[in-house]
Amino acid sequence: MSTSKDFSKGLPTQHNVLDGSKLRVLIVHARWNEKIVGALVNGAIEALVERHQVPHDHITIETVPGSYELPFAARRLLDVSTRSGAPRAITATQYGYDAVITIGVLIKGETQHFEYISEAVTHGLTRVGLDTGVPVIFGVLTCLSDEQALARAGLTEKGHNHGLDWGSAAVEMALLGQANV
Ligand code: DLZ
Repeated sequence: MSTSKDFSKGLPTQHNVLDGSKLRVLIVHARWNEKIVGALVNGAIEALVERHQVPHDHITIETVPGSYELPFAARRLLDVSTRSGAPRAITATQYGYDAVITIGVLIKGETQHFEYISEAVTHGLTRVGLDTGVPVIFGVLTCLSDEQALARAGLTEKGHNHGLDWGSAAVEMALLGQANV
C-alpha cells in the first residue's frame, strides 16, 4: 500500500476562496500565437472574475508584439500607472496595479531563437517583480510543439487552461501579507 499523498497536477482549488474584489490587475499579452494566447487570456480573466470576484473594470488588458517585449511592457505600464493617476491599488506600492499577469506562447523552432527569448523573458519578468514589489505572474508557455501549447491552453480534449491558474496565482500573490486576508 502506498503511503504517498496524491498531489494533483496544477494549482489546487482551495485558492478559489480568495477575495479579489478590491484588486486591480494588469494583463499584458503577446500577439504571437494569437489563438493560444487568446484562450490563456480568457482563462486568466475567468479566474479573476468568477473565482475571485475581481470587477471587470479593475482589469486592464494591454498587448505587445511578442513575448520578448513582455518584461519591458510590464515595467513601463507599471511606471505610467502611477504617473497617469490610475486608481490606486490596495497594496502598499506606488503603482496602480496589485498584480501583473504576463502571457505569451513560445514554440520551439529550428534555430536558437526560442532559447534566447525564453531565458531573457524569464529573467526579465522576475526582475520586474522584485524591482517593483508588484507580483508578476509568469504566464509564458515554453513549448516544444504546437500540440503542447494547445493542451496547456485547454484547447485539446484532455488539456487544461493554465490561464485559470495564473489568474488565481495573481490574486494569491497580490493578497500576500495583507492584514485583511
Ligand atoms: C521572433 C519570435 C519567434 C521566432 N517566435 C516567437 C514565439 O514563438 N512567440 C512569441 O511570443 N514571440 C516570438 N517571436 C517574437 C519575439 O518575441 C519579439 O517580438 C521579436 O523578436 C521582436 O523583439
